[in-house]
Amino acid sequence: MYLMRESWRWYGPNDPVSLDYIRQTGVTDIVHALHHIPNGEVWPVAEIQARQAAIAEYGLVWSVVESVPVHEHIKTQTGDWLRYVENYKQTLRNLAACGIHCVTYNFMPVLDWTRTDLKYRLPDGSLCLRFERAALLAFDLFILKREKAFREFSEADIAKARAYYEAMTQEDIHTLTRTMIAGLPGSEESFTLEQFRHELERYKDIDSDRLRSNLIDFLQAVCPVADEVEVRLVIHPDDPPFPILGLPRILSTAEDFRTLTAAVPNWSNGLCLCTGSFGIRADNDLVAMMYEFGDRTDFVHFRSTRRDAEGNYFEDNHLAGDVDMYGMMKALLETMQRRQFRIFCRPDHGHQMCDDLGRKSNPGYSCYGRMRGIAELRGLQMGIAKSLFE
Ligand code: DNO
Repeated sequence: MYLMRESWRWYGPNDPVSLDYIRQTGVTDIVHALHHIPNGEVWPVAEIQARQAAIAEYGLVWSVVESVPVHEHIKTQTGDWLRYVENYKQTLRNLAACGIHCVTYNFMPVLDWTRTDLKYRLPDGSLCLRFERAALLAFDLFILKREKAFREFSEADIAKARAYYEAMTQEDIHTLTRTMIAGLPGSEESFTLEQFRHELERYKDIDSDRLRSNLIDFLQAVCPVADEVEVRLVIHPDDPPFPILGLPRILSTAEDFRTLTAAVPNWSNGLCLCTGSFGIRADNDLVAMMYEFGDRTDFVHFRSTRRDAEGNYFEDNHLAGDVDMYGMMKALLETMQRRQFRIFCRPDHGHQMCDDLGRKSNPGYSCYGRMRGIAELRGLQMGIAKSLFE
């Protein structure tokens, strides 16, 4: 029987959740990146091997990269972008030479993922990540003061954001600003407000069609190499899957991925099916996506969000929230049996809970919450697998 290849994201030697702890969760594989290498530069074989060895000491295997970041110049096709594309190819060759064949990336402009609150308290006392629309608009309109924003939103929205902003203390403003632009784990980049305005400026003439065509150019350049060395490049969806701060989006729906594979049919053009990111949109049918894109999905992020009518959402427990986790797991299991392949899966963001509450942790990436997640998913998997395939 083909079951999930259980993995866990580890940020490296400074991650408060050590490899020693990770092995106690029962996962077998590590999802990791060489975060110290500047975006755009080649990852040398020796450095990859050194990390592999450090991970192997704990009986774990580094088998998925998340992420090899795509340099902003590739996304905007400016400056040295062609050199960065060549470097990207070389990094893929180097990873393959070390036996790593699954590489995650995203094509989100400027910011990787975005939330407005990293410590939202739930009724059970645990903390989760949350996205509140009024907070985003307050940041956009009154802190960042992006001019165009005033033309993009309705008067009612602007009034709501103003009320939100006026109720904020200096400390709230500082915290929200940091949350938005100081870089969440994995995002590699962190900005001041001034730098951030400058980064946004670089996208002023790039709409979603243009960004999509830049992504296609990037894939057309790197996929032949990835095919050759058998590296699956799995794109992570936009998080959140709608435009924010006037920035374009290219991977928010099933149709977006269809367009991408139609333009670049290469085997290496794959998907990281993040149920948390896609799941924010009620019009995304995740289970249908698992079936439709199963052949190209080599990596699944399991997470569930709960949204409200206003466009806010928080990250719920893995088996709660809006995602049909039973349906997803069943679709995953059926896909794996059909492909005779074990898809890499990891519990994405967990709540900060129990002893982690007093501890420093990477937002979303504390230990207990993710451990609760993987434990629940494992149980769900066993129940479905035994009743379907035995
Ligand atoms: C957040 C993550 C993202 C993801 C990248 C992939 O927790 O899902 O940082 O790793 O967007 O490139």
